[in-house]
Amino acid sequence: MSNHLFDAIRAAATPEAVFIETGDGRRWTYGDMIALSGQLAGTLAARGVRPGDRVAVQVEKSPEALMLYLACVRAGAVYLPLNTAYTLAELDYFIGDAEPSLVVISPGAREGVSPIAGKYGAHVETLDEAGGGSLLELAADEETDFLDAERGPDDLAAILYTSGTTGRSKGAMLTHDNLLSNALALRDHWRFTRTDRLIHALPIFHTHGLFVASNVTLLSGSSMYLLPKFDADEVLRLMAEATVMMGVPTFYVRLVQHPGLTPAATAGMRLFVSGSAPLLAETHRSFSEKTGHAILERYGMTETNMNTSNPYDGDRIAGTVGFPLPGVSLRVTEPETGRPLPAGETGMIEVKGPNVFKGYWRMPEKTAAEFRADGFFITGDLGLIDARGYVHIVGRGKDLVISGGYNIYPKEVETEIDGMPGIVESAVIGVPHPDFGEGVTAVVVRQKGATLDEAAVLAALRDRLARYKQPKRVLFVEDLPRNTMGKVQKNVLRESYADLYSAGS
Ligand code: MCA
Ligand code: AMP
Repeated sequence: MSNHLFDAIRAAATPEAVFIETGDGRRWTYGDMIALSGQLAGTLAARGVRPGDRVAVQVEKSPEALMLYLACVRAGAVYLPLNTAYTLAELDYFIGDAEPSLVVISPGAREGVSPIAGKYGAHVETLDEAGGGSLLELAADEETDFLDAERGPDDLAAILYTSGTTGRSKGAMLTHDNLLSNALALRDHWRFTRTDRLIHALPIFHTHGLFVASNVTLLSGSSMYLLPKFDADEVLRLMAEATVMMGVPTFYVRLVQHPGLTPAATAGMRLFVSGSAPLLAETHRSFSEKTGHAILERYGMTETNMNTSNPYDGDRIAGTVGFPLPGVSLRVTEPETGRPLPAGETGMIEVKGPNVFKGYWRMPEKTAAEFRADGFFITGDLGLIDARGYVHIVGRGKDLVISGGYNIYPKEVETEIDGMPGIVESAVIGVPHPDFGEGVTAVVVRQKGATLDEAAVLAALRDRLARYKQPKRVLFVEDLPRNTMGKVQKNVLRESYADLYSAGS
């Protein structure tokens, strides 16, 4: 039987070659990967997971967690990774919306998550970062040979939730070919070969760490150092052994501040990739001064995988995201009409290609609203194409804050704050933050006589929102600035608080 994505992964695998090493010296070969993902796929099937069923996973990063993703691909299931920072209130929504047949969580979360899973008819199994938990206990009894489920290019491989601008999070449906075509394009564009060793310090519940980093490694038969999280000391230590790193701008901001970042420390590295949020030209310059390496910036989205990349050979220009990847069409249009704009003019970035998702899970109207009649997806990012063909992202048409590479939709935070007693209204904005790029900031109007303070607002949000969505500061004002139409002028607020997180303020 053919399984579009896993057949390609299997074809690139040399059984004795190393696939994963952990910082503490444990290793998994490609042969181990095929055996363990086969056992896990067998476990899924034995637990009643059928092709097309969703498997929701909220676990700490580990090699076994990556094997579980591959097991889902092989079993024909739809992998649904969830940020480990999500609270039970947030999980309730995702599980209710996606209706998975199985939920895999950390052992310590079983008590909290089981009633939620039970409410929606899902089984629960556990997996911890050290290779323990009920899922692997069951897998130990399974054969390593697994007959992969028949899956074509257009079948779903994963659903990744992206927060909605106007309310509910939307599940982006990604097909086998969305993932495979993009990983092959990146592998070739970034010249990945079997001899590469990637430093993998990203989380594996988002496109960047899960698909870009892992699928490119798998499809080139190369290896990776899988680290639990970003740690500048550990990353610098591993650079002596590695060849490539992929990171969000915060990684590079922290590295340039580290005294260990020198030409010698990075001499064996051939490529540093940045994405998920804008990399400041200043960070690009300073990294290049300290190491001689020009960071390669690329641009993507959960819905589209990667769209553009700076060139491997040729100028990697700071402040641009390079050219459309082979197979990807990109245009800049007048937002209201979709009329294509000439080079140099700023408008809406739209993309089309095998990388673009199939639609939002059970939201046909929302899906239709974000595509043009000719199939181009409206990204919500504002940009331009310069005379040399480089794409520049100059802003966002969507009300979105990106903090350390994580997206936060202000509406979600505002709804929580507005629901608190004593609050009239709030506006949540992103303002420059030296470490996270943007810092989530709440500007709040209290009712007359209300005594609620910053600490009380933050305390009330603690169990409601993932930590990274919680405002770094809550500021109180008499009124929010509005335009003549009555719309809150967030640009005015962003200007007023532009220096809130600058050094010394
Ligand atoms: C942690 N905290 C954060 C963030 N991360 N707050 C805001 N934004 C964040 N991103 C909180 C912690 O809970 C903690 O709170 C405090 O900030 C300091 O934690 P720290 O130890 O400094 O953080 P960290 O553990 O070092 O994490 C920072 C990080 C991490 C390394 C930047 O957030 C990260 O790995 N981000 C990568 C995200 C990513 O992979 N994005 C790709 C999405 P307290 O101490 O108060 O409890 S995919 C995507 O966007 C598209 C497709 C694309 O193009 O790639
Ligand atoms: P997500 O919804 O997590 O997939 O985030 C996708 C968004 O991140 C895009 O729509 C952009 O706004 C932003 N993004 C990703 N890469 C870059 C980049 N290199 N420069 C600027 N913004 C980026």
